[in-house]
Amino acid sequence: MIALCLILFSLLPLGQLTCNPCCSNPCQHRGICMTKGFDGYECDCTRTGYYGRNCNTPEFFTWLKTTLKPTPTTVHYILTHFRVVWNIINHIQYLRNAIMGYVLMSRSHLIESPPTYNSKYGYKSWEVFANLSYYARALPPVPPDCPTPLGVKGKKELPDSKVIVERLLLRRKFIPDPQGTNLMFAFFAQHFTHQFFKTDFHRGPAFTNAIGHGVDLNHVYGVTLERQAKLRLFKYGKLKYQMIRGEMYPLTVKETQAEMNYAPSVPEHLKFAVGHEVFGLVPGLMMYAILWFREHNRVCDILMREHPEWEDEQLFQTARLILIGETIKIVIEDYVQHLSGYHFNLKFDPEILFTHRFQYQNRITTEFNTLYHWHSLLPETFLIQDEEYTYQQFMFNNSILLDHGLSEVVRAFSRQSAGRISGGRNIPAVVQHVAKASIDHSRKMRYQSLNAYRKHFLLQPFKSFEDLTGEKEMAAELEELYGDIDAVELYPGLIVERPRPNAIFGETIIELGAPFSLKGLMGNAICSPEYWKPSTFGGKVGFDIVNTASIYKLVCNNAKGCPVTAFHVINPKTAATINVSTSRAARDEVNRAVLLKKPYAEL
Ligand code: ACD
Repeated sequence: MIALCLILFSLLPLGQLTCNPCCSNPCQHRGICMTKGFDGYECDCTRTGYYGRNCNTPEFFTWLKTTLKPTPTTVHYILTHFRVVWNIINHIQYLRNAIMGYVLMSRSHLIESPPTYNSKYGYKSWEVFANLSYYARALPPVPPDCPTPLGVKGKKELPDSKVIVERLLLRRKFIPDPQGTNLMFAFFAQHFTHQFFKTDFHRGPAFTNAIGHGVDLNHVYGVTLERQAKLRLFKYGKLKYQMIRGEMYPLTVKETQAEMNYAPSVPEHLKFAVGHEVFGLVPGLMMYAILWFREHNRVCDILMREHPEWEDEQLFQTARLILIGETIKIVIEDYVQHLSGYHFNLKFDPEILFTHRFQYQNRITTEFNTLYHWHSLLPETFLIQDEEYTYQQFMFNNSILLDHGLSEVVRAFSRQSAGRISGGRNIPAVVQHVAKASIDHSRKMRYQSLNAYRKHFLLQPFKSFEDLTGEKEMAAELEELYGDIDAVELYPGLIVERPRPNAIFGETIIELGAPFSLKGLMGNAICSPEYWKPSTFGGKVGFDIVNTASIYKLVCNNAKGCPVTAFHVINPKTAATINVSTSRAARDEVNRAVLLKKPYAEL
């Protein structure tokens, strides 16, 4: 390795002859590389289960475990097949809890907690731990003094990011997601993730404005106390509101003085002010902002009935905790459940972890942010009732919500298919600049390669370009651009990866995304033994709201007429069986069937 480093460096001009031996990632199995002198290194294999100069030799139990452990592909196959068996397991609570406990622990063990690196520090430092305005890093940056941008592999210069986007990522023809993901999912993803991916672009892509590093609902309540105060009514715990045609809406920017990023052409009365400044960008974001805003005020009404003795502050704070709980419940049991395609029913029950060693803290990483660039979900146009909206007509257009009514918008988004994420060439032209920026930012932050990340998350590195894409054409393009499979960058790699059969994702997004997600969700303070009890949520009534939350209920309780919804495409025939006079019980029944993905003929 050192020889390779020296050969490479011998091609450089004099004065650049230093060689950092950690550039080639010599330490295996999550061992930590430390330079020693100017041309030596040492691998710290502590608690990796391996030993030897490069942490290559397994201890006996490590060898046994890795020999017996099924591959992620096998586990995924088992979880997505044998429906009958899973239906039985799902009903045996002891087994379901044990499996869920295993899923949570095996995933979150892969996340360093407390965090170890950020984009400035590739070694442990107090600054990494204490400075919350940095996103953390799963892997340290490539050292600055390496022969190539990714260490020692690949070309000296990376391919033009614009060329990568145009040749491999840009949509030719809309590819619908075969798992049936709909636009209710796409906008939920965009709305929900904006609370913890809130990059501080004034300081650069390595920094965040969301120092809560998780699900704190700053996108509903504002990221600062100052903004929160502008949005609060300071009566009954509620957020400020107005009634329009009998429905509740937030006040406007003018009325609250809470800044929003609206286009100047948007009329004042449509500039609704909500927690996150960018949620006026598309009606899908504003739809969710309004649903959660109504949910907050609805929960306050319930709490007020339970606690007429409480003042505004306690009502507000308790409602916020309830909404945080609802969010985590919906994300695990509806959102991740849908994405996973598992027949095993995931469960949000913090008690499952009380018998395990688990740290209730989280730090958002830049790599999680990069991985979550799911712009391929977006369609070409938006179909609402009989109208077809182009992006130009859709953006900054809150009047869509008032003209069609929020419920009709829910119905439309429930029916329209979102695009597939992995498999390449499905990012709409209108957001191609975001994909390019994602590559450029990863370079600025000196990301390691796709294969380095795969190894860190216990996956086998890809052996060839065809191994990555599962086909020949994009593989050839990639080879021409990168030259070496070990030099493929993280983001393009994730997006061009061969999807699993009939799935939205390839293996890598799941195996990297699931640990970040589950650690982030369960590491929330409300999941800790101190918080997870009825009194935190105002008693049994509030605790029940958390424990029975679903995307269907969020919409049903807050949109006129209780439109049927889910995170996958709903057959219009099914939706048409429901109307305003359908009883709540009948609606619930149909919706349960929808969620179980029963064949439409049976509905
Ligand atoms: C498992 C469960 C199934 C995992 C399936 C998909 C995960 C892939 C990507 C991430 C998906 C969703 C992210 C959801 C929530 C993020 C929460 C972050 C909180 C800070 O097999 O383990």
